[in-house]
Amino acid sequence: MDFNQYLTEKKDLIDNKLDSLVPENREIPVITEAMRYSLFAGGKRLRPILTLMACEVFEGCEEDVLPFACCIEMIHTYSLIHDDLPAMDNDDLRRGKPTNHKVFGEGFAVLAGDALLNHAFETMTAIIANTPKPEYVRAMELICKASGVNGMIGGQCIDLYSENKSIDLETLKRMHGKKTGALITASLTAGAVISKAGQDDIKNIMEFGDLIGLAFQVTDDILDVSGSTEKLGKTINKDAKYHKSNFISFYGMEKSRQIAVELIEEAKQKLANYGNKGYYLSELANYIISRDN
Ligand code: GRG
Repeated sequence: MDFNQYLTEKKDLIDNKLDSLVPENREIPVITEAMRYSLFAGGKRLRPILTLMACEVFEGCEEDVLPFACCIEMIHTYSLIHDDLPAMDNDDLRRGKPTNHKVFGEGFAVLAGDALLNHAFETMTAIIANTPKPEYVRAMELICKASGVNGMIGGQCIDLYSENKSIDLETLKRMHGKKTGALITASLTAGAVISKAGQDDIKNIMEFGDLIGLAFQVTDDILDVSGSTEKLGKTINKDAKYHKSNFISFYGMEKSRQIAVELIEEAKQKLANYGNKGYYLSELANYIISRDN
């Protein structure tokens, strides 16, 4: 199957599952309306697709992995809603639509983000309570850690206190590793763990995740300068506006593009042992640096 067709198929699978996992609430409709507004606003579904891809590489059961993949997307969407709030990045546009707080107000946007995070944990614990497999517990642990103080939230903290300050390259990489990279790596690792991959393979896929996570962020910095709001569905030139350091301010545009390419080449070498099973993952690695949204 052609790669774009593959992406569309997986995206549909994820969207349908998310639709059933996050149904409308008749008692308090506003909260699920706000949750579903951002959840179905048109994200690329990169993280849950990575989870499904790891499952394919390690020949796991897609049905087992899919709900965990959807929980990761719920957590990612919560982080975007909160990141857009006036107290954080104060943005009006996300996924090509007005941000959650612009539509529902700040209070409901805070709650919609909280509710998505909570719903992800509720969904994973319900699965574990029903089928107490150790690999499910391990996958949930990985997802929680990647979202928490040592992962995404920690990265966001570094981001917040770095505003209007110049930071060194190490701090920039640490911030991105936590804020963006941790959940990308956990998406792959959770899929591998549930698919009962061996320790060496898990380590290998984590290294692959760290490399593509960094390449994703370098590309995000490139697109922040050279992309278009129309295609990206979000405001551009934000780093300059908030006087934030990024890869372009350290390396310039050309060198940053080169770094992204090198990271992806190094990542793809990690797939060498998996033959055809790693084909779509390798294509996804290419897509991460060639995307325009
Ligand atoms: C508020 C706890 C908390 C964390 C926010 C992820 C994040 C941390 C902020 C998002 C800000 C941002 C633009 C980060 C750069 C990388 C990134 C996460 C981009 C958005 O991810 P995509 O491109 O988005 O996968 P879609 O909409 O396709 O899902």
